[in-house]
Amino acid sequence: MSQFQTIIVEQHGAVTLIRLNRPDALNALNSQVLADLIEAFAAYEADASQGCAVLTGSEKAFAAGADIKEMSNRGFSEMFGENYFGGFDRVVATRKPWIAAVAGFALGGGCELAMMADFIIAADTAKFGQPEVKLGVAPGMGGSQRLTRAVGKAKAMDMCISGRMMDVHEAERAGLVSRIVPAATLVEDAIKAAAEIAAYPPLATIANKEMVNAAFETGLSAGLLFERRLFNGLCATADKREGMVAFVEKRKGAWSGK
Ligand code: CO8
Repeated sequence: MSQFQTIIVEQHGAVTLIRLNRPDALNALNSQVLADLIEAFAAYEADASQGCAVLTGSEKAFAAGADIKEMSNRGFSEMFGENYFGGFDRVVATRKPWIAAVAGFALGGGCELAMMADFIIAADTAKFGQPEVKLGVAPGMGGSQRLTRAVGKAKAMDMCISGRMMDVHEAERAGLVSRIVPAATLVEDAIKAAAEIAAYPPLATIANKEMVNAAFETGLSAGLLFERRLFNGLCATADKREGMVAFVEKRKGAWSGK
């Protein structure tokens, strides 16, 4: 079903699998990749048969960063004028859940793209880094902010100003990665995890996402109030009634998505 130049999109039941596909450039992210991702995530969001997405790369690289060759001749006016890569905000705005499945290098923009996901499942070969300092720049797709929120100042600062990579075990201990799986079964394991998520009531999933994300944007009491009100709101859904009745009747819920 894929009509894209730089990604391959497949549906596995209720799971949309999006694979970055620029093997000659270790999946470096350029304007075409961004355009393709925006379109693929919009299609996923609009397709009611799809309940969770997985974004992955290759065995060697999730993505080795933004495309240095594309950026090398762009100065301030071009970057600022085009709002270069500002379109990733549209990927982040996806309301439905998605997981990054990372093997190999997730560097610079690659690490930042993985951090845009709801969570990261990583292969034992995964390596994360923000090496932009070595190019005379700095993170530009959220690395200084999302990495710091994920792993705290000490590790985020270390990664950004030393440019060193974290292996998957350090990344998991630090809170960047939620699960580590063998490289050989990464995509299969991620699809399995996504299928479980896709099988839950979709409005509840979106509400859970909004609540957790709100923790990064608000103070505690505002966040707690937001959580309680969203909980109250979910009580108006048919799937809440079905979920609780099904529990009491000791059967599986049959979700309407309403
Ligand atoms: N951009 C373009 N091409 C790349 C990139 C990249 N980021 N990474 C690798 N490639 C290309 C190489 O040029 C090479 O192509 P060719 O064969 O034509 O020379 C091919 O991929 C294979 O790469 P290597 O031969 O280097 O493979 P190695 O296994 O020897 O090394 C590494 C793998 C260590 C991953 C190495 O390729 C590397 O260091 N890559 C660059 C990593 C990096 O610096 N990433 C950060 C980029 S900057 C960034 O991401 C900023 C994001 C924010 C932008 C926001 C704008 C507002």
